[in-house]
Order: sequence, then structure tokens, then C-alpha cells
Amino acid sequence: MKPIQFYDLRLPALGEKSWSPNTYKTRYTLNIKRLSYETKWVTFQEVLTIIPEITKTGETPTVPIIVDVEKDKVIQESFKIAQYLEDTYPETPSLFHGNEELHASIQKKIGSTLALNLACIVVLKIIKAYGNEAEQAKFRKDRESKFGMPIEQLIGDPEDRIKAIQDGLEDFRETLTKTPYLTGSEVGWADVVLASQLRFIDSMDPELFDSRVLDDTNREKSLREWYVRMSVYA
Ligand SMILES: N[C@@H](CCC(=O)N[C@@H](CS)C(=O)NCC(=O)O)C(=O)O
Repeated sequence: MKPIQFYDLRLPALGEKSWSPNTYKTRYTLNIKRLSYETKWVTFQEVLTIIPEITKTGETPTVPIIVDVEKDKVIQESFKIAQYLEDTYPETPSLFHGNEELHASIQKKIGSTLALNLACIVVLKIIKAYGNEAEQAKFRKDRESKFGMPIEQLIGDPEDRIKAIQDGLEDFRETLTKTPYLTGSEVGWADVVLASQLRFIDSMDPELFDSRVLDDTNREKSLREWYVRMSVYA
């Protein structure tokens, strides 16, 4: 089988190193499914130029996308990629285990309780890693107009963000005291989504990640143990 081409996002200051929560979902997916793939690295600027030439759909360009060369298929969006790979390669380990709805609802919960709070604690590091000073300023301006406010206003008090993150993680920590993965004994899409969000912070600021996100002083060790368990698929 020809390797699947997987388009991942590169930050110039980090080199060819995964960091994006959305592309991490596809990396975990491909690794769990043990599908052969090659990574094609693109910068934010290249997302705008290279991705539309491949998708040819007119959809807003984003990564991840995959090109399944063997089947002549291009798929955009991490959840759709997971669905496509489940359907196309049913002999590989499943991520939905016959209950796609459950996994989708956990994804929604992670999206609404954790995603923005997590992004806010590393957004300044992302801007710094984006390119030279002029490029950083342009990127900042672009994101500020998208959010309709200065980045510092969006971040607010980082301690409030950390508190919201810990609140959002509480149920998951508890679940993981009872089962090795979020929906039971096998790794699934819900694990992929949460692990990808956490990898994002680990990649951008490992010290902050360890001390303030995984932080298990006075808390269950279950989240840290699960994160280590998930690292074989990262
Ligand atoms: N729901 C989409 C989100 C994709 C997405 O927003 N990707 C970001 C990278 S994390 C992107 O490509 N951003 C391009 C940009 O902001 O210009 C997915 O899961 O694939």
C-alpha cells in the first residue's frame, strides 16, 4: 500500500515537530490504526496556498488533510478523516467501537470546556514561534481581528484559564481511575481528542504542561498515567 500523505502544520521556530491539536488527532488516528503514512509539513501561510490546490473543494483551507493515494481520495477535517479511515480500513483497530455518537459527544464536551482555555495559555508562544518579527505582528493582527479583541484581552487572567482547565479535566480524571481509556478498555476517538489537546500544550510549553495541567499534587494520578499510556501512539 502506498503511504497516506498526511498534511501537518509546522511552526518555523519548532522545525518539523507536531504541535497542533487538530493535526495531532490525525497523527494519533493513523498511528492507532497502524496505517503507513508520510508527513507533509506546511506552514500557516502554506495552508492558504497549498491546501486548496489539493482539496479543490473551495472549502476554507485547514489542516489536517490526508491524501489516500491508493484510493485517489482527499479528506479534510480530523473527524471526517477518522470516519473515512474507519470505513475504508475496517480491518484496522477501531476508534469508534460501534458508538460514534458517544465519541462525538465527548469531542463536543472537550471542545466547549477545554479547547479555548488550553489555547489561551500557549497562544503567545505560538505567535513567538510563527516567524520573524514582522510575520509575528501580521499573524497577531490577523488573529486579533478574527477574535475581535487584543490577544491579551482574549487570554484574560491565565490563572482563571488554569482553573477552568482543571474543572474541565475533573470528570476525565475520575473516569480514568476506573477504566484505562475514556470509554472503556480500548483506546478510542475520545482519547485521541483529549490527548491531542494535551499534546498541544506539552509541545508548546512542557514545564507549564507538567506543573499546571497534568498537575497531580492533591489529585488523582490517573490522567498522567493515561497520558503516558497514550504516548505510544503520539
Ligand atoms: N475542525 C477542524 C479544524 C481544523 C483547523 O482549524 N486547523 C487549523 C490548525 S490547528 C488550521 O488549519 N488553521 C489554518 C489557519 O488558521 O489559517 C479539524 O479538526 O480538522
